[in-house]
Amino acid sequence: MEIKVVRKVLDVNAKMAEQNRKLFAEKKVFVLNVMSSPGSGKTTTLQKSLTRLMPDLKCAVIVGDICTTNDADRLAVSGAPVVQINTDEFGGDCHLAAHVIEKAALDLDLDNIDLLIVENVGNLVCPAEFDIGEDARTVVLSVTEGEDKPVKYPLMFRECDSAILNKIDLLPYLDFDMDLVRKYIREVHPGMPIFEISAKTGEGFDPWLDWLKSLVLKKIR
Ligand SMILES: Nc1nc2c(ncn2[C@@H]2O[C@H](COP(=O)(O)OP(=O)(O)O)[C@@H](O)[C@H]2O)c(=O)[nH]1
Ligand SMILES: [Mg+2]
Repeated sequence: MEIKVVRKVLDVNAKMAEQNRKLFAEKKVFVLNVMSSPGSGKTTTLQKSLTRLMPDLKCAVIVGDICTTNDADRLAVSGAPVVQINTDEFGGDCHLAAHVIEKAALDLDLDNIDLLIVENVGNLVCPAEFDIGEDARTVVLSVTEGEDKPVKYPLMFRECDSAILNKIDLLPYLDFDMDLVRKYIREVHPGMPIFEISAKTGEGFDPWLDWLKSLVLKKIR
């Protein structure tokens, strides 16, 4: 019984996601869905990424949190239009669903956007199950979270198109094994691009931004 209800929610979401995908195709907007557990550095990574991307690409952000507009305030400093969603208005959902994205997108001038970045609610489980009509998905894992997260939360790593390993500036202070985490990621998603960065220092951003930019340009040209 419960399984049927969950299936129905996901079916309804999939239909809505398809509508979003059509709208984003029509408007030539590339949508990136960024997911991770809370605190791994999504907002910090996006702040730095936006500063680097904005001269060449027209960017906008939809950011989801259960409460507060803290992240929207941080991201708006870049000059990009930002829409904050607080999911406590939608029952405190632990993810962004397609209908929520549609509503937020109505607040944006899609004709003037090349890249729409969605910072999803901090959670390594639920967001992976909800298609929002995006073109690509990236998971951020920080080196303070333990090497085994890709094998503990395989759906997230399987569903994403790239992985960012963040906070590498902290490696000298930790026992985190980079070879092991790379092995675990490749076990659940062979060939997945992995970008090793420090959102704090800016180290490692070039390959990550090159990967993203080339995908965006393919769609919007
Ligand atoms: N040392 C270090 N701290 C970071 C880095 N990236 C983010 N942080 C810190 O980690 C905390 C959570 O970052 P935030 O971007 O808010 O994570 P989010 O919850 O995934 O959006 C903040 O205190 C950041 O300053 C990094 O590369 N290195
Ligand atoms: Mg955040």
